Amino acid sequence: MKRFLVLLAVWLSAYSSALGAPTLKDSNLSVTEITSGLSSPTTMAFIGTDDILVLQKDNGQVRRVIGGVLQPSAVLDVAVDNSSERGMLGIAVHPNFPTSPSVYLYYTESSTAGDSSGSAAANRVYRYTWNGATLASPLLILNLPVSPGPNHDGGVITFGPDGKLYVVIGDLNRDGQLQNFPGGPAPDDTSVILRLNDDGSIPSDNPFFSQGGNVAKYYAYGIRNSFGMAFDPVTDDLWMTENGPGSFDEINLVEPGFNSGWEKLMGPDARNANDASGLFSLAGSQYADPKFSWLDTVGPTAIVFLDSTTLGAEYENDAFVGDINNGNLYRFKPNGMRNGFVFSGAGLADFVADSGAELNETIIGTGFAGITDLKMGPDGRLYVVSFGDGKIYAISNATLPPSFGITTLPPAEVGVAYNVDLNINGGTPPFSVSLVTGLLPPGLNPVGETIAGTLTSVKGSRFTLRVTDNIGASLTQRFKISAVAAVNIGNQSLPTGRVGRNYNGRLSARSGKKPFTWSLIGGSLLPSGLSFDGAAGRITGTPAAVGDTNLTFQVTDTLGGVTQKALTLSVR
Ligand SMILES: [Ca+2]
Ligand SMILES: [Ca+2]
Ligand SMILES: [Ca+2]
Repeated sequence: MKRFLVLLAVWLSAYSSALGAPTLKDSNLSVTEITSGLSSPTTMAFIGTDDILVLQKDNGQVRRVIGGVLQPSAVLDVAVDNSSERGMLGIAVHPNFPTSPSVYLYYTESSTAGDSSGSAAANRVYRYTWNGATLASPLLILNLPVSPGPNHDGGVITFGPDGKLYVVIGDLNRDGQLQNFPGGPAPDDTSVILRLNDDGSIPSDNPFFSQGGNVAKYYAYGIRNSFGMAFDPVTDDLWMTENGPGSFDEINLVEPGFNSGWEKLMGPDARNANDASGLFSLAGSQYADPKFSWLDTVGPTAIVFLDSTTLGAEYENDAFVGDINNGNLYRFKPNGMRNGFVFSGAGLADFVADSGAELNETIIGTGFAGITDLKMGPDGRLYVVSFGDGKIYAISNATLPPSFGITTLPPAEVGVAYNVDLNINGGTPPFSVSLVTGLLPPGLNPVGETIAGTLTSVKGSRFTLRVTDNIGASLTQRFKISAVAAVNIGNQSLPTGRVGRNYNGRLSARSGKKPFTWSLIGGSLLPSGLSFDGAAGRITGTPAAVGDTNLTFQVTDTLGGVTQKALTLSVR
């Protein structure tokens, strides 16, 4: 089944895409081309429904795909070194995006002004700010080595359910303690998964934090190279793929302090002449065998757990893995404890694919021309980045009717823009949404796959919507939207202060929806001696001088309602 030359699991940067279309074994599943025309795409991230950022390895560009349309200009173009596996490699969107509009990128920065090959400065992680159109204001949060390489740069970055940023880098062909040579050079930020706070600082609950130095940053080590990390949505455990040399690629469950065994062990301990006794053992570390291995390397890349029933209930929360060498899509069903996989063939009882027949059980799709990323979209579909085709595909289940991905809608506030995605999944896109019975609250309407508009009066409602897909399959669902009057400031006046006496003024919001945040606007300043707590809406302190001060307060509620009021604070 080797349709491509296997080159020790390196990126195949020059292969033809004359491979035929992607094909799935399950005839209920279908592949849709989302976009084409990408140049050596490595990875992608959703910043909204049908709004994708995708990275191009060799020219250091971040491109944007809106509604399947590749936008003509890049949202970022930096100078990368693209020799071998170097380049624009990793993206992670802040877990509180867009409230926290941070987007993180991992790339091999060139030491020259333009893109280069063989003139790398470093592998680096930068935090950018998404301004709605471009990535701006880069802040360097992690500087990693790059030599000798040029391969095994890792590059995948992802946020965990713990809000921490996980970053993987391979061995860069070094032979030190982190590659399990106990007498070798000290830990040097290679062959590791790093775990960081969102500002790049080191979390105090890291497994080796108390040992200080470089190891304080590490979550795992002994990793040859990896192009895939994902968290199990059921257990919150970290999983990763690892690339073997001439034999044994791996899928690993990464517990805190995990040592994957490279360069002494690759694949299960039982298949190696070495054993785990000779490894470099940091206090708090543990070696564990892979949960699955390929004897003949396939170049596994992305891993993702599908936290959705969009492909059918039988695929929910299964692990999917792609490869770069063959363009295969693999599916793995977790066991009951979700600490390994279950297989039907006796040959996989050892969790090693030794033959074509054993391999075949794990393959669900072929013809993807070198997969570099897999992500679950906001619509619950499985998205595939094809390096060789320069395309993004989505996998759907055409036999399932479309459905609404949400059951409750948030309240609407008079005068505040409302825009809620109905998160439609299943079926065959594109979808249309229509009103079946009832009325939406005044000012709100179905718009595309959202409810949008601005509420004009305090009138909630119940109504039924129908979603219809491209082949006429449909589903109806009842919804309710409650209405909230516009937020206003209840104070008619502020209490009068006395010089030298404790002051305690409290602002009160009426209507709107908690929590409220307060601010002083228009450049107004409190009388000296007083301070303002915007979260609590309180003015406290001890006034120092007699006088009247005109102040303008603003309150914002959780639905986005905003209002201001001018009040006078008198001190006698
Ligand atoms: Ca560039
Ligand atoms: Ca291993
Ligand atoms: Ca086997």
